[in-house]
Amino acid sequence: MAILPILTAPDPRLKKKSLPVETVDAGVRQLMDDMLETMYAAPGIGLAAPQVGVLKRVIVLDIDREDVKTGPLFMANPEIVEASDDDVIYEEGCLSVPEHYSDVARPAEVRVRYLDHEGNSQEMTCEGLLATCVQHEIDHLDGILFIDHISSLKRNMILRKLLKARKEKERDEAEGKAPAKAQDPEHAL
Ligand code: GNR
Ligand code: NI
Repeated sequence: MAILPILTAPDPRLKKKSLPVETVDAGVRQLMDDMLETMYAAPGIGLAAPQVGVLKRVIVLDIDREDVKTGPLFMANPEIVEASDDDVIYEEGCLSVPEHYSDVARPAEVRVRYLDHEGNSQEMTCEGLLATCVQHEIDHLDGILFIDHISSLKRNMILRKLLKARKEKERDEAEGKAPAKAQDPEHAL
């Protein structure tokens, strides 16, 4: 297993459409395992392959909150086959959009078809935070970030700040300074 570097916006790879896997072979299983380790280390509750620079339709999730406990979930070629008419709003964050959060409305319940870690076809009904998260991850496979669901004014402000933060980090690293990274416990993912 390995912890992989996570790409942050703006990065052209995060805007690309990922390709389906043909089968869940040893390589795809290795990717799933590395992604799970990377997600736990971040920490996050979901991760999509394009976030680690691999343009394959693979996602991993593990939601552990008071209301929902899923254990690790591995999904290749996930597809939403049914969505509820009613939406819910969650304040979303993303490991590829660090330190920014916005309310996003999405269907409250979705049925997802996917290939699991063994390559078996599965279907699962997701609700609550899991429904939001699985839709957020599938969006990544289509080059869509949660900031694409908010106003362009707010999105451009966030992208501008991310670019500025990256430039400052690069400059500090060039000058040999230690990284000054503040953690916001209120929004720890
Ligand atoms: O860790 C994460 N938390 C989260 C919270 C609300 C809605 C979506 C997410 S997914 C995010 C990890 C991530 O960026 N996955 O792509
Ligand atoms: Ni994300």
